[in-house]
Amino acid sequence: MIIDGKALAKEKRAEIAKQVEALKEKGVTPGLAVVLVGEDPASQIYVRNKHKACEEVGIYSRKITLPEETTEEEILKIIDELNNDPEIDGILVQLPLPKHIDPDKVILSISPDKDVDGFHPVNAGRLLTGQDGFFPCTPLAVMELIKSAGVDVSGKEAVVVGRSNIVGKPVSMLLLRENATVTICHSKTKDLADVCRRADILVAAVGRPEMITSDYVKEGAVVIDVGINRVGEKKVVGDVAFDEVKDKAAYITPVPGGVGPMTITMLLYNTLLSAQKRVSK
Ligand code: NAP
Ligand code: LUD
Repeated sequence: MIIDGKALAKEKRAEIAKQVEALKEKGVTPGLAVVLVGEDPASQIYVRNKHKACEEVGIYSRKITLPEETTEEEILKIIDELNNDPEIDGILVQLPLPKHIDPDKVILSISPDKDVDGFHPVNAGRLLTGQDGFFPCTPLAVMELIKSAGVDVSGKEAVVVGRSNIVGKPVSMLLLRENATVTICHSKTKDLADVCRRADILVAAVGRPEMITSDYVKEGAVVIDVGINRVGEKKVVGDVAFDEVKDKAAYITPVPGGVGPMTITMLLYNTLLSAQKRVSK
């Protein structure tokens, strides 16, 4: 069975739109600021999609596009202004940033209360210690996709391939919070295929086109493909060799149309959550 991320995203966005409307009736419009530095073509597409998605659900969105040469100091100043801007509930700085800018420093400058990406160490710490906070959108998307298939995570063997701060680690923590037995793999993992074959739930977040072939997958597993890899001129493929794995997996997400659309949906969700917190303050 293919898990349709696009259809799920549409459904969730309709629910979010209703809640945005309810907030607006109380006089509060959720607001998101997206900062894009430089001209990375993929980032431009994602930022445009985020902006469009905000419009679709009634969230105010402000796009701040800065030239490649922008200094760290200038970015920190803009974030400081956004931290203090009452119209803005969420601040997102699209990654990757140009080489001369330290992403950790930029992330640290975002107020944890407006950190809708969930990248700030305070929010990462909250995820790790079981508190409420903002959690990264792609990992939240992965959890929603698994739940949409009616799969109960509790007690299952979950294997995550990749340990980045934006996908691998936080998705592992979300799975652990929901009582999966979690194994985290990376480039130094020995016998990766053997480890992956233990998985009831396999999450691939590597960035290597179609690396996860059917011999990495147990019959009946749930396979979530986070990878976005551009091959050739226009084609986008995941980290999973979809055509051969789909016959072995019980559930699988496609690329495109899987995790991507749900990632943006969870950004809308985090922004709504932030605005709701503003109302209850
Ligand atoms: P990343 O920071 O490059 O991390 C990749 C991880 O994969 C690292 O932990 C690395 O291990 C591991 N790895 C690399 N080669 C490996 C191998 N041969 N065997 C086992 N592990 C290996 O990437 P990321 O930011 O997490 O993104 C991963 C993929 O997801 C990319 O394709 C990205 O475009 C995509 N992505 C999609 C979305 C979405 O919304 N759909 C969101 C974010 C990212 P080491 O730590 O040992 O180097
Ligand atoms: N930076 C992200 N950088 C890149 N795919 C995304 C993404 C939507 N600060 C910050 O949004 O959360 C972030 N926060 N990221 N990403 C990747 C990562 C960031 C990737 C893909 C998509 C967001 C998306 O919509 C579609 C799909 O999979 O169907 C289209 C795929 C395509 O490019 O054709």
